[in-house]
Amino acid sequence: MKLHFSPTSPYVRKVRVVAAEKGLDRKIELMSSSPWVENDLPKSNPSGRVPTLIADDGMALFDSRVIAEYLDEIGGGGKLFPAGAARWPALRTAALAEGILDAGVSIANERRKDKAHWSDWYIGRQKDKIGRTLDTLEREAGNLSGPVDIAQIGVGVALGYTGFRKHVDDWRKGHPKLAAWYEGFSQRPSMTSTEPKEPIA
Ligand SMILES: N[C@@H](CCC(=O)N[C@@H](CS)C(=O)NCC(=O)O)C(=O)O
Repeated sequence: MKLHFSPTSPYVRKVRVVAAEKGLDRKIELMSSSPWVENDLPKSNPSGRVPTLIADDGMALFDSRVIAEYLDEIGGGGKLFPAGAARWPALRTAALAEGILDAGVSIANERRKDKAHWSDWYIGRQKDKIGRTLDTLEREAGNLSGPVDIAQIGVGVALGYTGFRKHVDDWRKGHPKLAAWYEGFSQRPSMTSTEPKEPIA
């Protein structure tokens, strides 16, 4: 398999964490494909976004949620997407985490414009979304226990991203349960091996 990736994308990191948890990371060739320069990426994914996975049969898969479920299906070990009644709370928490990524990436994209065109109103709205979602995850931190799943991976990546980009002053402040949980989760090899080394978009 091949993964169109950018080392700076939190959606890519989510997929890479899933691959590592499923023992598939060595079966995926990383292809550097910045979505911000001209390249072949739109031939595989018309939205021109990373991550885009090219499966062994040539099928191009996107977005990160679909790729994550695909890898969960074909990889080894326990299921990251729970079945039955446990599926919906897990997907709900994963969607909360995704909201943090979407808001953070929206801020990063706004800041791609000339500074004179930045909208403080728009950036403020995105920061409010991140703050409210952190508060919700703190209230629901009890859902992050048990075997690793897509909810935990989503939240781990979202907290890593928020801390790295500093979209809010200090996400740990006011979120002690999340902070304590992240302390342990961020030490998983899947997380340490995918830690971003430069500002991420
Ligand atoms: N919902 C998509 C979002 C992917 C996404 O927005 N990726 C960003 C990089 S962080 C990108 O490729 N942006 C380029 C663009 O939007 O043109 C997913 O989960 O994969």
